[in-house]
Order: sequence, then structure tokens, then C-alpha cells
Amino acid sequence: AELTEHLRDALKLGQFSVHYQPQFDIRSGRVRGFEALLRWRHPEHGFISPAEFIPLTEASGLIVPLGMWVLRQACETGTSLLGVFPDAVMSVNVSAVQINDPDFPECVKEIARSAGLPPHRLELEVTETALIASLEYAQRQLMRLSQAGIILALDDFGVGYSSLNYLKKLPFHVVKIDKSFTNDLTTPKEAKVTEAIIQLVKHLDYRVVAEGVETFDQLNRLKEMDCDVAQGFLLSRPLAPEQLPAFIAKHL
Ligand code: G
Ligand code: G
Ligand code: MN
Ligand code: NA
Repeated sequence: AELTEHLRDALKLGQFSVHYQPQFDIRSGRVRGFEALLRWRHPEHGFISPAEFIPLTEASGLIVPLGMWVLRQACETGTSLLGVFPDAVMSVNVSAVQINDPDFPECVKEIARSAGLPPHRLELEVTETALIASLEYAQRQLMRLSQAGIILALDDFGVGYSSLNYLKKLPFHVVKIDKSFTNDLTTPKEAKVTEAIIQLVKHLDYRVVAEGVETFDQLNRLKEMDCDVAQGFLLSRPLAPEQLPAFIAKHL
């Protein structure tokens, strides 16, 4: 309850920031784009993880204006990179509460337009556990975004109840397999599960992103499994926006 009260003023007080974690094309080794990750610096408690406060903002409805703020930051940062990195993809996490807002597709398009980011440079990451309310409504909302050229990614794939159903029913272009499948490669059985998931996703013509890559061994295994994109602490931690131009100059 105390955190919820502080959250209400945090946006006005400028306590939020957005960091950007690079994603790499595994085959070429080049940067593909960035995932925008929200950070909250509480004046007394320091940095608080979005895993802790996003659920509170979903319950209070604050996620709608906060989500729009994140989207605007990410689009403006994406646009600022296009001069040096014209095919950058800026990926932004969105909550089911946002998707269920009737105005969401129009708001996203308008934010990208006013920030100067072409829709096909913007990707929205949707967590499968967050979609449940109404599959038909989510389908319509996502279709409106997809028709505008925005890339849609299913996040944390494989850990929810309905992964395969979402894959069948919703118009995604990209699947991000959950960290647990990147990390659990130590037994032959675990590795086979990860490989089978990658094959399934590729068979459906989606691009596959592996998240949480922490070791060279994991990266090499994922490359052998024909995974498309990798993201994780091995490759880079999330970066502050000021760090991006130097990072791109080094890795493009
Ligand atoms: O960056 P970190 O590992 O602390 O993120 C924890 C969780 O918070 C992840 O599941 C991530 O997807 C989620 N998250 C980070 N930024 C945002 C955001 O801007 N919006 C939403 N809805 N979730 C976010
Ligand atoms: O649920 P989502 O995929 O959006 O979560 C992204 C979160 O994962 C971010 O908070 C980010 O900080 C975190 N993350 C990114 N790379 C790694 C990694 O290599 N290992 C671990 N444990 N977490 C990571
Ligand atoms: Mn994500
Ligand atoms: Na997520």
C-alpha cells in the first residue's frame, strides 16, 4: 500500500527511467535492436524492480499512463538512433491491462508517429500470462497494431498455461523463449526441450529470440539450434540511453 502511494507521484517526480538491453543477430553477430526496460529509483529504497511494482500499477490503472510514458521514451530514443542505425528495432514490454484499453492501438500509433519512429521499427512484447482475459479481444487489438506495421512478440514463451494456444490464435511475428530454456541446457533432455521449442517456433515462421544468455556455451548451443536472436548479460547489460551511440559504433 505504501509503494502504491509513492508510485502515484513517481512519474511526476521524474523517478522513472528507461534502460535499453541490446539484442544480437546470432548468425551475423550484429546488433538487431534493444529491449526497453523500466527502472524506478525510489528516494529511500533505491532501485525497485519492475517485477515488484508493475503488478501494483496494473491493479491501480497507473500502468496505462506509465506505459504510454515508457513507449514515448523508447520511441524517441529509437528515432534518435536511426541516423547511425537505420534498421534498429525498439522493443517495448506491454501489459495485458494496456492491450485491453480500447484506445491502445491508436495511442501506440500516434506516439510512434509523433516521435518519428516508423511502425516497423517498433516491437511490442506481450507476456503470455498477461493475455488471458479475452482471447478474441486481444486478437482484435493485436491485429490493429500488426496492420499498422508494428512487430508483435510473444514474451516469456513456454512457461505459461496457454503458450501453444496463443501461438495458434494470435498474430505474433517474434517469439521470445523464456530464460529458463536458455539456462537449462545442462542435461540432454533439457537441451532437447529447448531445441524442440526453437524448431516449433521456426516451423511456424516466427523469429526466435533467446533471452537470459549468460555464457558462451549457451550462446554456441543456441547457434547450433538455429536460434535467430540472443539477448543476455553475456552480450550486454541494459544500458542508459546516453551509452547507446558509443555501443552502436562499436557493435554495428
Ligand atoms: O528489467 P527486469 O529484469 O528487472 O524486469 C523484470 C520484469 O519487468 C520483466 O518481466 C520485464 O518484462 C518487466 N518489465 C520491464 N519493463 C517493463 C515495462 O516498461 N512495462 C511492463 N509492462 N513490464 C516491464
Ligand atoms: O520478462 P522479460 O523477458 O521482459 O524480462 C527481461 C528481464 O530479464 C530484464 O529485467 C533484464 O534485466 C533481465 N535479464 C536480461 N538479461 C539477463 C540475463 O542474462 N540473466 C538474467 N538472469 N536476467 C536477465
Ligand atoms: Mn521482455
Ligand atoms: Na516481460
